[in-house]
Amino acid sequence: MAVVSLMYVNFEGYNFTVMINRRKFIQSTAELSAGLLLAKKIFSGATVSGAKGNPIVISTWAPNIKANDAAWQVLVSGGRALDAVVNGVQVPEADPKDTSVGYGGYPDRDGRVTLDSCVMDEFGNCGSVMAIENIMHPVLVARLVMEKTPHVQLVGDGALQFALSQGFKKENLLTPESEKAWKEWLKTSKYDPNLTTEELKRRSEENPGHKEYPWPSPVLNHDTIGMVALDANGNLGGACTTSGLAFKMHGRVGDSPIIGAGLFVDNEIGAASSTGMGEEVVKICGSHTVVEAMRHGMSPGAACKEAVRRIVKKSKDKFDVAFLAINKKGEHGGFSVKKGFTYCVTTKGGAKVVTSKSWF
Ligand code: SD4
Repeated sequence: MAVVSLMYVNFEGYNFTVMINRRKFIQSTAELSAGLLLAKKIFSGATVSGAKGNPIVISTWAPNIKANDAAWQVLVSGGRALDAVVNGVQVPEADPKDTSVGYGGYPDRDGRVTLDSCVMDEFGNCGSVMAIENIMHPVLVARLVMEKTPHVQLVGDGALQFALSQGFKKENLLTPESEKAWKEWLKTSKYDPNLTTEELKRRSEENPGHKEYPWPSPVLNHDTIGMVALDANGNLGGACTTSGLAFKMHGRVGDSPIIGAGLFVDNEIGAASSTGMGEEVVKICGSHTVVEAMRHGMSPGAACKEAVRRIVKKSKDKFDVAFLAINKKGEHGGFSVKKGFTYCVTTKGGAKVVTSKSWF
């Protein structure tokens, strides 16, 4: 009778138990090695064909459908994912009505508009600027940090100095509307970052005309744009840009310009970005966590849920955070802590807004 033994194999974090009979041990070992090699190729993404010829771009929050359109113009003409997302996120950066990004973004508690932005490309190159002031398109500066400096991150005055050296012009980004909202906020100076869109709306409906929770709210923190794309060549790229939380402390930096937190791109696996309470995203290296979950076989939606699960498990307060992701096959997904997170998807089939599932 053949003697059967168990062989334990750990491959990239996965445990396999293999039953073999000793006579076949040598042969089996060879077969197993071949199997593992094949598995390695699959897990590393080397045999994942990608979605060549089927580009896709996704971005946080429904109003950013216009940004998707701008990104799509690049993708549809065969352009690079990085160029597409950089083109796309400039739309809300220049929109004075978008109070969470770029021009018109709500200032910090000292009345200063400070912007955070980053990019990452298919080669794993990245660049970011944090707390930069008076520059309408921080994403362009982030890209130049990546392309023209030996660094990946520049902050505050240094970031501004670099931008000016590259020909950018200083502009006043505080619109009269944002200034008004800030002055209104100064009356109470009450900082409650846990107020989500949903809660504000609910409170205002419960108390019509309530001064502290007016609706539409001047303290909506929910239009940061995180955008990731897969181009026609099957390559990934991403960008994230924001004015951060309204009325934050001066110098506060959230997740958005931090590679691995607000954005992560791994051209073998997928790309992810986040929005919401940046402090919570930073604590779990959110976007990197999403990409790693996809590396271990999860779909984009399940991977976003896994990152949300880690946040929910850790934080006592239920801050709102949302993730979105695409994988190398062009599949997309999103997941949020609270209800109401929407993201925009543009493919050859057209553009649509998806409401993600949520933990609560
Ligand atoms: C931040 N994550 O600065 C950003 C805020 C945000 O929509 O996403 N607003 O923490």
